[in-house]
Amino acid sequence: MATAARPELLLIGPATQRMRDRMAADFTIHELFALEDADGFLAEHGASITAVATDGHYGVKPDIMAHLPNLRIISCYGVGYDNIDASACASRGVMVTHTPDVLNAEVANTALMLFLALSRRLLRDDAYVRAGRWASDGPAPLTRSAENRRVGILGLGRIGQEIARKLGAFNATIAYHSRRKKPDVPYRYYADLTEMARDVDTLICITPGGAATRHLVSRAVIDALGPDGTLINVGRGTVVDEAALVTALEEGRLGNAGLDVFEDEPNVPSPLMAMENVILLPHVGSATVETRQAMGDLVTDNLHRFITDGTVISPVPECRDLAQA
Ligand code: NAP
Ligand code: 8YV
Repeated sequence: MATAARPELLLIGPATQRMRDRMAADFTIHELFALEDADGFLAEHGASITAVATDGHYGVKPDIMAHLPNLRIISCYGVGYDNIDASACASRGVMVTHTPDVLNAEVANTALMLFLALSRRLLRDDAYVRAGRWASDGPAPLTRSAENRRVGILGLGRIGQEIARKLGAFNATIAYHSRRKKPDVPYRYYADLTEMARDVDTLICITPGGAATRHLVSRAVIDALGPDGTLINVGRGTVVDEAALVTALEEGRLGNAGLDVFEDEPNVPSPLMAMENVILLPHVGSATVETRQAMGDLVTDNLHRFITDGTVISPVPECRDLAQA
């Protein structure tokens, strides 16, 4: 009896061993970045690929999509999918899934970690001790309390609401800006982001990336936050006008910044490297063993369900109709 051919999956970007093992149970895996001649492979074998596993950083670029005429599903290892054209996929009948909710707490913790570390000058004081300055110069200068702060959240979605909830432990007064006012939240809504920035001392960005949010945090927003203000970005680098941010920090028009994401990752503007009032992270908002396992399991569960019965667990909004079809 002839055995059915195994479906073929293109793996773009990183995957843990557990993800690879789980995907290998269902698919023949072709790892794009391990291929000697990726262009040649896509030209010759692209039509045999029915599934892609990728992440929010690499996504699936249009030139790769063009080589995958029989693609049926893209499973994204991340909640943000700004490098996947999900609307184009939906109209081609290609399902796109992502990993919402399982990373909310971790990314919120990263925002809180930046908030606390900037307020209490964690890195400066650690360096103070290591340099022997405690013994030579005496007590370190005072810092600012993380209690009772006015915090504005740009993007009060799944992660933004978790950040707001956790900030409750520090008696923060929360405001938020998004396109629409949320019906059931106890926080003040600002339809105007600049106005909110003027009224808070800390602005936390946690919106998706892409054209609609590009440079929402403009020079005007940064100036409204002001010389005592703190900007924390755990959303996407493109949401902040990075050149305007660097200039504002250099000129003392903004107080502090905590950045997990950048416009051109992994490249970080060099002036930021020398600034003591800035904390830089290499896009690690969700990067713990526990959370990456939960995200990886969701990536592979979506793929497994799709090839088993055609359903998925977590389609992106653009593909929800496909999921019900
Ligand atoms: P979500 O639940 O979809 O929330 C997104 C929020 O952003 C919503 O409140 C939405 O409200 C608002 N928003 C969307 N477009 C906007 C616009 N043009 N102007 C103003 N507000 C806008 O998403 P989530 O699960 O919280 O994730 C948010 C993002 O965080 C992801 O897309 C990803 O880019 C980023 N992220 C980063 C990391 C990291 O490692 N640093 C990890 C996970 C996620 P409205 O629709 O009402 O505007
Ligand atoms: C991942 C993220 O680091 O979920 C997201 O949107 O930015 C992060 O959790 C990213 O998807 C790369 O794997």
